Amino acid sequence: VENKLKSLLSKEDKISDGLSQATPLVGIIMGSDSDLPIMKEAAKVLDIFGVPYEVRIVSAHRTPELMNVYAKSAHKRGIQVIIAGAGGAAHLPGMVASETPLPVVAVPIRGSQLGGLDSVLSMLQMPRGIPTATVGINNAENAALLAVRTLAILYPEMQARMIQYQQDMTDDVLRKGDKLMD
Ligand code: RP5
Repeated sequence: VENKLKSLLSKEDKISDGLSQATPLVGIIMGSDSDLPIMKEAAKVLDIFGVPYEVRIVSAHRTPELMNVYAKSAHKRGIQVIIAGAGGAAHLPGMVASETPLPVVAVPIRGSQLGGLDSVLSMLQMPRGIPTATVGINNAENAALLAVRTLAILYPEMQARMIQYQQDMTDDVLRKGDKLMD
């Protein structure tokens, strides 16, 4: 992740935009600390884009009351996007989406038994009226990029960074293509 985004944002930019020190705009939540190795990829992307965030363990099954409080209050605290990762019977993003007006990006975590298909289907098959934006299995990086694109509607500097990120990816692929012919 760092390599792909390294030209994106200098330290000075991060400080001068005033966002890095501010109230968290993104809530990264996950059902268990065992999800952290995957979910920290989202945090790395937000760090590089200069988006303030918080990270919490919130389980739909083990801490249902905490989940309710978190989901109901996040928007009142200034959170604008929630990224929720869970594995197995992955109810967390859907349950949170039912109690928050915020966009919820769901990250299916690959469990040991069914390879993450259980998680991804439970996130995709939400009933009408309660959407989650579901990314690929274990793809917390894409969840963060989607959060940045959502914030970019309000923050022009985020949009500029996203445009630069996309240009860097294109340049990278073209460079690799050129090298094939050497
Ligand atoms: C889910 O159950 C978590 O999101 C995790 O992916 C899975 C297994 O949790 P642990 O048993 O590792 O705590 O709630």
